[in-house]
Amino acid sequence: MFHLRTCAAKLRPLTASQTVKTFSQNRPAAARTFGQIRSYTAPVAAEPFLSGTSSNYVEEMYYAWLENPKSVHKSWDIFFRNTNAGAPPGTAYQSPLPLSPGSLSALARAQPLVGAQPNVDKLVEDHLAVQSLIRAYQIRGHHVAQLDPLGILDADLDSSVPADIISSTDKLDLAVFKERLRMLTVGGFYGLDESDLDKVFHLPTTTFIGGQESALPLREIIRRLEMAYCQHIGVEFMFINDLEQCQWIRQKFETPGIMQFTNEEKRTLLARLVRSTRFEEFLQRKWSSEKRFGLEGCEVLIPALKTIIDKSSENGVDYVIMGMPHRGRLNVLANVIRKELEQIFCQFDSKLEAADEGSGDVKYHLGMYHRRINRVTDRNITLSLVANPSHLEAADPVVMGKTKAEQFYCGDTEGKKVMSILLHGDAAFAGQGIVYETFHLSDLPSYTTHGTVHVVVNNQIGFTTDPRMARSSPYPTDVARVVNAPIFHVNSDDPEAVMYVCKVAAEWRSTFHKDVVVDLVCYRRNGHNEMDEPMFTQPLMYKQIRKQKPVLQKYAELLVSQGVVNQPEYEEEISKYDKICEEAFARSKDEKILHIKHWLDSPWPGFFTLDGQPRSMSCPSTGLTEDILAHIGNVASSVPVENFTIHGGLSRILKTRGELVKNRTVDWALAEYMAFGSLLKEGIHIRLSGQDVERGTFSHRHHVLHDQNVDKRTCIPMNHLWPNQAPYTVCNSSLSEYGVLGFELGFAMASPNALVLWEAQFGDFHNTAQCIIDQFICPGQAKWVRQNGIVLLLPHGMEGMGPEHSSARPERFLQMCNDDPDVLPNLEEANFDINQLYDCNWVVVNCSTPGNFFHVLRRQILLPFRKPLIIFTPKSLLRHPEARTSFDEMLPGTHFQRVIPEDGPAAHNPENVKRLLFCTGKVYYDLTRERKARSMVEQVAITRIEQLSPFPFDLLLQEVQKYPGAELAWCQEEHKNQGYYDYVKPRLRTTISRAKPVWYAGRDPAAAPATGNKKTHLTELQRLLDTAFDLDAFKNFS
Ligand SMILES: Cc1ncc(C[n+]2csc(CCOP(=O)(O)OP(=O)(O)O)c2C)c(N)n1
Ligand SMILES: [Mg+2]
Repeated sequence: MFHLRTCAAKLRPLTASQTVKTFSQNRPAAARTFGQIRSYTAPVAAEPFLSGTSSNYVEEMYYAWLENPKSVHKSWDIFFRNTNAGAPPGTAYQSPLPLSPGSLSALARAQPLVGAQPNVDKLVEDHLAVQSLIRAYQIRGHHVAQLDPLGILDADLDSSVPADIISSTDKLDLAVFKERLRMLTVGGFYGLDESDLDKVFHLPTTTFIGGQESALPLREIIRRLEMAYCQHIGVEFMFINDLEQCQWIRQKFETPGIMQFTNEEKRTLLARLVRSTRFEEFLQRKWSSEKRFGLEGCEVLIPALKTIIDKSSENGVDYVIMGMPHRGRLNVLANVIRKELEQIFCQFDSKLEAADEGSGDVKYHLGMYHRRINRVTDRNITLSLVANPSHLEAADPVVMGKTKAEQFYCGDTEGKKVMSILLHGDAAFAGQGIVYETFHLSDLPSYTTHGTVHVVVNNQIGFTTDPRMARSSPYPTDVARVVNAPIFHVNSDDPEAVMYVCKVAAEWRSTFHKDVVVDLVCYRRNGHNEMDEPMFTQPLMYKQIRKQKPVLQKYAELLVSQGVVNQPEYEEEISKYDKICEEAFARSKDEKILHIKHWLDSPWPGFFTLDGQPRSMSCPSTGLTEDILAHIGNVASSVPVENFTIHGGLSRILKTRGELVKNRTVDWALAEYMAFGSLLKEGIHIRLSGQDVERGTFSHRHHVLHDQNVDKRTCIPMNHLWPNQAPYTVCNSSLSEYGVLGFELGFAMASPNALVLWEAQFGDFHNTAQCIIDQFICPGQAKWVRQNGIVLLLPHGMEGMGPEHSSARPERFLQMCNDDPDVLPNLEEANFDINQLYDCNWVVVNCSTPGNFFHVLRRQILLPFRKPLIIFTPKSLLRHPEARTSFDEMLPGTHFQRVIPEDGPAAHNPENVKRLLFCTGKVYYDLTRERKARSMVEQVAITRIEQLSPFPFDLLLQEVQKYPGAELAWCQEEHKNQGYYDYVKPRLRTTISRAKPVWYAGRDPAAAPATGNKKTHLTELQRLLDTAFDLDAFKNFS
């Protein structure tokens, strides 16, 4: 063994003059405050008790001591320590003293006998220096690892070597190494110098570089640290504040010889690289002028993903949900998910006809779901790739949410069966804030998926932008550090290193159930897409790329040189795969029709008929029996567990609820309770998520009761309703909208048999989740033929509270509705209302009564299909004494009312009505109050449009026809350029074939949603009410 040889050399005597010379040459004048003259070479032969024969014995003893200091007598232990520390002849030996083994203080006490105290200090000092050095490699070794296959950019954007690492870029080039060491010595960082290199040091328990050995010469320590941390893998993990996890990683990367592959594994790796590389080449040959966002330069991604999946499958995972951007998507579909090649190739055929709705954008956006046998583990595995928009990283929380749901439905509470893999581009991973929001969900009890494996295709460029202009962090992956995820950077031109880190990443996930990042440092051989010229902007990088040998070629040459495969075998592998592609290409010509339904990421077996149609086109009554209403009401107003102390204020709230139930009425909170509680009874899982939803922002909900005396003791009465009810999940989210809404959308994607609701704290906050709304919720079905029944609860209303928190921006949701304002649909059609719902992209409602809110929530599940539901929910109406609904309006046979017609005196003598006011939501209560005050109940009828979209043309036509002599006006509290006016007016005009004008009573246009001045607010309100009830208001316009 090398270290034994060096130690034996040490045992050879040096003269005192030699020793002195060593120091005078190398030591700086005032190196370190605790610096002492040291003697590393012990003149053992000069020891008075040693003879020629006994020195052999001593040498053996010394070897044994190096292996294990406790294996020799304590006196020898002290002797060797002193010797190693440079004690002069005659002073190293001392007769045995009682001292606890390994105790340096005891050892120190023993030293004065021979005057060796300074040497013990040196011993400690040296070991501390070495320990610091080891730690420096563990922390900063990745900065000098050779990660860039092109060798031009440093993966951490910094070409300097950390000052506390004794390293050289040309690792064992002695000249460079010496220079580096000299600089360190001069700088005095460790106080080590060249002569220390052969000195043997005990290794601390925080390193595994020794393997079976507990002490090594410094030179070997450095060599092994460089092997572990400065080759083709850069490990970032020392920020993790869990010792066990750090030790686990150290062991995986430091243990000598741990990165071993069998020949079989190497051949599999080569075969996978062949597929990955030849797939892109095939596409390039056949469709040279088509964009495909090829993987060239990171072909290793395919074997990398397969390794993660193989290893995870081996550890029990049987469902992997993936999200990825454009780069290499087709390759992943073909070679990881294993979609039939002809189905992929036919996407390049411009004559392919669409069999169903959907944008048909298979190549870059559509998802996939595939169940197959994993050939390596021989176990079933289901792979799903979630459809995604162009918006990079937007699918991250969606994938998480879907994963959480799949885990939930199969009872996988620890994430042992279902997991997700997220792929990222380097620029997007660093730049997009949603990455951070998603990471912050990763460890929250109601959001964790128990670890995601992130893989970054770090091609060191984003479209045309150099990473030095695109991020301020050293690596694109630094965002992952916030959740203590280890980050494994790896040079993608070393396929075995890549496979190794992927294996470790999968093991990490299955051991600790936490996120982990694999950063594949690679390059992009072509432009951003195949049509793009990269030399315009990255001339030097691309000159190097032109010279770069493809990784397949490099690895094949390596395996041929190692005798693992021979050239004919390699060529055979290539022609075998090329033939598979050619045959699939021939078959692809037979594909004439594109079935987008074949590209669903989340099929809902059993929910639709076999050809994907709803099982009926009707919706049963959403009412409930009196018993059920009363039972839910009673639980909602009680504490269903023993010895549970609730807050006095809450007792009063529950008491008031109880009284409402006794009076057979509901307020907003009770209506929601009734809807949720009854659906739970029917086996529908309910998940309500958002900021502070458990109590409710407006303190009206109280779904989670807190024991006032016991920390964290809570009770969710909703889970105590029925013996075999579905579970209710209500969870306060992190302070994120984009991430959490995306997550809930993903959760809702997994099954149609769940009511998944996201509540914004105030409706205006939804705009920080705009991307999820614009790219997924609004057009999801149209783009990806995938339905989703997510519900958005958006508190909305002008309460004089200023421009913030007032508007949930109904105008934006309504502007995105797909119904035609100028075309009156066929109102005679059977099931008109349901057909309308089926055809719409989403449903937008603003309920004016708790009862209607109850019905619309239940309808969401009782419909035979799923549509997103946007509900503008009230604030002041939560406690408004008139905003109550009687049980009578919630009994069997009752339904959600799309329109609530006037039912007062005006309705009884419609011919006398001068004006028919249409409105929606809370302003109704202001209007009725004003009408009463002005005694205009005979002249003015007020009709509420509860379902704004799809627009209830049929019911509104009836209303208009009922009041032939009435002027029509739309009244809203929102400013004219906001709210509902622009949506409602043209549709109302279409309803009446433009026979009459539709007047406007409301606030003027404005830039902000509301005034910040209470008095102005009230003045504005009064003005709109004046207009609404001034029967001459529109005279001058006619
Ligand atoms: C949110 C968002 N902003 C901008 C774009 C436009 N865009 C498409 S690809 C790209 C560069 C992506 O770079 P990177 O993440 O490194 O992936 P690569 O193409 O290098 O694989 C940009 C800016 C986008 N798709 N999404
Ligand atoms: Mg990139």
